[in-house]
Amino acid sequence: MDSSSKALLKAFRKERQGNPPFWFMRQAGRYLPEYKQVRASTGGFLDLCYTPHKASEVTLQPLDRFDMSAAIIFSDILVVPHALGAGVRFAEGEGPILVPVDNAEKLAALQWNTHLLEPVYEALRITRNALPGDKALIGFAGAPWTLACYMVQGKSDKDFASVRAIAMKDPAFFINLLNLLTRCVTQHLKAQIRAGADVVQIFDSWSGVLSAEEFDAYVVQPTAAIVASLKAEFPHVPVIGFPRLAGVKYWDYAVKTKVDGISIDASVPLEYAKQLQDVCVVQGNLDPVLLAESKQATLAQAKRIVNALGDKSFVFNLGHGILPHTPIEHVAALCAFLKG
Ligand code: 1CP
Repeated sequence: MDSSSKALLKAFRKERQGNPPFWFMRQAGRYLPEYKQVRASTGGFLDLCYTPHKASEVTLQPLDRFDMSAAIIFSDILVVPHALGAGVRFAEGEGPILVPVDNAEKLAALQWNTHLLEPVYEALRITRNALPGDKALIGFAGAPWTLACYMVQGKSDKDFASVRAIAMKDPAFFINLLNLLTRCVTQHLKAQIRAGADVVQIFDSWSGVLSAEEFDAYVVQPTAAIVASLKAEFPHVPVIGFPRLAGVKYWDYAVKTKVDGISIDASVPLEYAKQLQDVCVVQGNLDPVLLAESKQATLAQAKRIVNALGDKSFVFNLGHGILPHTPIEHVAALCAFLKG
């Protein structure tokens, strides 16, 4: 089957379809027992990301169960800082920990080792070959701002105010870091497309903590540069942006970055989302907390979303990743509804 039969790609070609294509952020993960089994048989989380046949296996698990329209390669946004030598590790139950890169000297010491990312591309090639012809394969990367948050802070945070403070005190350092990340993310996405990704998504999970001016400089400009470079080489590969919690700035983001699709979080009103559909494909936005808590309320809200957005180019997704305690039965019921 050629790419024309993939429901996700049809949405980007603005072809009308009966039911919307769908996939879920973090569709591979701890809510699935088969994921936990593979995870338990593998050393660390990064070992799972860098073992191609295992990464490919967990990528395909949710499709075997729920028949989503697309697989997203199992990896993490922090593989890019890892390949830069930022000392990424995942402490059990604690989330990511990195060696902070918070000044020009530490920035100058980074070295981009692309060979460390070869297993990610191999996992994409294996998955491409195993995937049914009507399913799309999604590659992804973290956006420069979100990656810079983790690199400068060295761990997660509630609002990354100290990263913003460092950017204010030493703008030259911070812009150089963003520029480096822009180059590395672009390369990483291009390599994923060459390895078989049909679509790529750029995750800017922390874009919601910025002022309007910072948002333009740290989110919009680097993302626009990435999109322009991808489009020059791969004009037909759709790029989805996810500037999470961007609020009224979603519009500017869509217009100025020239992404093909915009993934919206659950705080975005459906009326506003409809307006975004004049600019690009909209993806979203069921609340993952709702999905975890109530099957009935999930189905009612999914209906509202599809009724509001389904008659224009639309991809059903969540507003953020599936939570680990989500009952499988809720996900199954949602998928059954979406398949009609
Ligand atoms: O074994 C485990 O359960 C570890 C948890 C886990 C998983 C399943 C991490 C650690 N990463 C992943 C996979 C992952 N991460 C995917 C896989 C593909 C899929 O969607 O199925 C994707 C797309 C990501 C992207 C990612 N990683 C983001 C962007 C999306 C988001 O959630 O906002 C971010 C911010 C990360 C960093 C990260 N990696 C892992 C964790 C727990 C975190 C978040 C840390 C924090 O709270 O700040």
